Amino acid sequence: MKKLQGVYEDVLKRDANEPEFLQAVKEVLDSLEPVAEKYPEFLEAGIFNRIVEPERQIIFRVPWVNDKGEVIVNRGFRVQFNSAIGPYKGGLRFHPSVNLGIIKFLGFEQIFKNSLTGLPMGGGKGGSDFDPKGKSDGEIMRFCQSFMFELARHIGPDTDVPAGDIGVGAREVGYMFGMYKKIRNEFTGILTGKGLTYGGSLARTEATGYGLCYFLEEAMKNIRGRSFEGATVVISGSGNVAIYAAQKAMQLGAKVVAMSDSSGYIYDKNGIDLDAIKKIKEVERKRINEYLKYHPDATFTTGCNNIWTVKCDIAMPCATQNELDLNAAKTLVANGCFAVGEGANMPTTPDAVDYLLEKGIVYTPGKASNAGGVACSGLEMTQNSMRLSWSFEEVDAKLKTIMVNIYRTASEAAKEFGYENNLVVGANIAGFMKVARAMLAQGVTY
Ligand code: NDP
Ligand code: 2IT
Repeated sequence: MKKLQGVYEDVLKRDANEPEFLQAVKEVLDSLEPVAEKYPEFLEAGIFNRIVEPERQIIFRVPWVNDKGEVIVNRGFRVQFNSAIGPYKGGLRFHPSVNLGIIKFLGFEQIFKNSLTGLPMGGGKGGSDFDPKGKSDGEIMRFCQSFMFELARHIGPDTDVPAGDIGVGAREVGYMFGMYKKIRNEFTGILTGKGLTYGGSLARTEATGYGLCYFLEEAMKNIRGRSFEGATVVISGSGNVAIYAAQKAMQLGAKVVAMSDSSGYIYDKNGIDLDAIKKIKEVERKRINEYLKYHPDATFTTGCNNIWTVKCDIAMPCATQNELDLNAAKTLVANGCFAVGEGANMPTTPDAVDYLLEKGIVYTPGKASNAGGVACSGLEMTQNSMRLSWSFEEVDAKLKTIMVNIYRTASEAAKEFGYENNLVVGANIAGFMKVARAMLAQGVTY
């Protein structure tokens, strides 16, 4: 009988209608079985039961007025999951699919990810079912202001520091920061991912994608003696994470041949022109098939999940959860892919993860390999507290050190518990240990 089976069954009963949260919890608890065996004090102190229940979940009404003068009501969330090792920290997602279960899965993952960075940050996540697509700039601003009007009551530089995620970038962070400052009449590092003119950190825009490549490069070198040099790469998504993963992969000598958005994917056998992607996605906020206007010899295929049929050496899912399933994993492996590095959170389904590990593919779980974003956010908080800013090179060097350290920590934990090269088990255990020890030291707090 597994020691943590009862913990999972309780979550299953309570949160039966939150499939993504259950998926994330099951993976972590499965990894932690040997820890429960080795450290009975964690079970005795109820650490496992406590860690799967958020400290606080806030759900609120977000009313705003659209350009036609109509009143629209969205739902806002902030899940403050765990503050054992630092203030709650994690992004805000604006996407129509957002619900409590999605925010809980992301907040839960964030606990372990933030712990792995080695920086003092607890886990949290928030967002709204607001759909930014097709909205005017004025509508985005009014929505962000209304969202922050409520969120401001619950956050603070030493309490909870949100940032971006899907649908939330520098523009949204700017509008939210402005509203917070107006409400509180104070200028503090209340959000990360801020613009460079008002407290943002250099390299935060690039950090998640760059960090993913630093992590994957280290994993490929150690596990398979391979690298990005000369490799063909496929990257899903064309947002913040995907674009800068592509940029770093290219700098490291790879050729990126396919990228996607929710409408479909483009394939360019000559290698993706990233300037064109940036113009379409970051400036014009248009659909990815516009790429064909710049490169008529490229192809566009409807249906984003088919991107995994494109032959590649390295795949980097950087769009959303459960976007790479067992069929996709089988196709990738059959086509000779030897590494899958996750930029998104939980993009690979559990059966696909098992398959990739079974086939000896270098597989890096998001909570380790996409930790560069939040790590750089941690560095932004540090710079804000010190009231100074570091150069791009300084932040990038720190980011690289952090990513290599996360690889080593996760890899050593995996080895210690008899799961060599299984970074899922390694990242979950290494991330958990620090939080569990802090919770144990702080007693059963009410
Ligand atoms: P963006 O909003 O910048 O980009 C998201 C990209 O993914 C877009 O190309 C979008 O296409 C696509 N996408 C979103 N939802 C879906 C969907 N349901 N199906 C198919 N494609 C989809 O977000 P980010 O790049 O910031 O985030 C991407 C992933 O990385 C997320 O899983 C996020 O949680 C994770 N992450 C982000 C970090 C960050 O610092 N930003 C840090 C760590 C992880 P479309 O435009 O058509 O919607
Ligand atoms: O999933 C993530 O780690 C993020 N969206 C970044 C969070 C942050 O606080 O920078």
